[in-house]
Amino acid sequence: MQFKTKMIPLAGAIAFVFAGAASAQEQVVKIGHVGPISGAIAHLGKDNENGARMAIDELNAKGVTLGGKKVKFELLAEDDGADPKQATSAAQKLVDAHVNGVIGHLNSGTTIPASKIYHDAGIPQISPSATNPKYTQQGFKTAFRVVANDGQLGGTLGRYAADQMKAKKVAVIDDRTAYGQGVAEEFVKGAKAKGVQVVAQQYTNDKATDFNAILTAIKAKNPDVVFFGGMDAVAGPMLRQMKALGINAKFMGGDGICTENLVNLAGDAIGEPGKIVCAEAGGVEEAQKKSMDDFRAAYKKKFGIDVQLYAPYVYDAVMVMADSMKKADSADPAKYLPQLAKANYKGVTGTIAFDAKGDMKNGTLTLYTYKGGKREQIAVVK
Ligand code: ABU
Repeated sequence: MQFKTKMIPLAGAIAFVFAGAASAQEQVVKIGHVGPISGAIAHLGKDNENGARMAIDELNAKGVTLGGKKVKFELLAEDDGADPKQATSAAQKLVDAHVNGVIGHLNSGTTIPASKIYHDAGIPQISPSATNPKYTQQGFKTAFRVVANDGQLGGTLGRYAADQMKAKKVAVIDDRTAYGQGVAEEFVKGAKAKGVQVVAQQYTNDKATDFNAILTAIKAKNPDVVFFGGMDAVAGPMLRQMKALGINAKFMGGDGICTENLVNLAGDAIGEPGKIVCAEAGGVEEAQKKSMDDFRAAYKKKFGIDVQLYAPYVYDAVMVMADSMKKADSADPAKYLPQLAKANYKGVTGTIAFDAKGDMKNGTLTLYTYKGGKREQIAVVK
């Protein structure tokens, strides 16, 4: 009896020592995420953040070991409000917190200025949604994106307007952001190369709500298509005001308008199928559709809402970063960055591999219209 009472605390002490040893063998890997969690496109920022959270939770549930130590991934989520100044403050905060890598930002206008801060700190950055070509043209070895760029997006939509929509005259509006201006310029190039006439070019901003003056000027030119370079939060009210003014032109835009939420923002101005054509800067062909559909179902189960736009790309961005750490057996940015640069990772959005600038190799686009209150796929194009 005496023997047993002595043994119980001893066993407890041994268990305690083992538990302590296990936690000493654990390391925290910090992944920063930045997007607009406040402001007009907070729904898109939250969608991106959810994609990151989903990947982090899965990695922790599965268990990852680096350099012989069990890893606990931590998500450090920051809000940049889609504002370039707020974005650089958020970037500096993440650098000061010694993050191992960054996923973000969402907008080109925030991703580009923040990229210098990450580059100077040697921290790998993957944007899941910034499409302006300048992001990867700065010579930063730390900058990557997992979507196509505005050259592909705008150019493809310009050619589509001519070849498939048979547009002869187009009007173009952009919101003067890095993304809106860039994608509109590429649309104009693509359309003009096909002989389409640009009958009006008008400008707004990413916080505007009244478009009557520019739409009235456009109405006088009677275009077949109005192209908008900007985001869904502006496109929705713009579509409502086009309808109120009796403008019957079709409406096109890039990935910024191509969200599930456009239906809510535009109301009945969403129109018949084919009235709106937009493109997501990525997408999967039939053989890989199941993995994307499975992701969307798992996302809905976890968060109780549908994917808006780029959550699957954010998920893949975290996963390709973690995969590069596994290949390097280290979360040290200097050690895993070379693995990231030569990634060949099969994700839910397709195979992720980067060219010398950090752009996606073989980027795809998915063209959509809206039918019955939902986005409906038209085609996947390379
Ligand atoms: N690509 C559309 C939304 C993000 C951006 O500003 O590029």
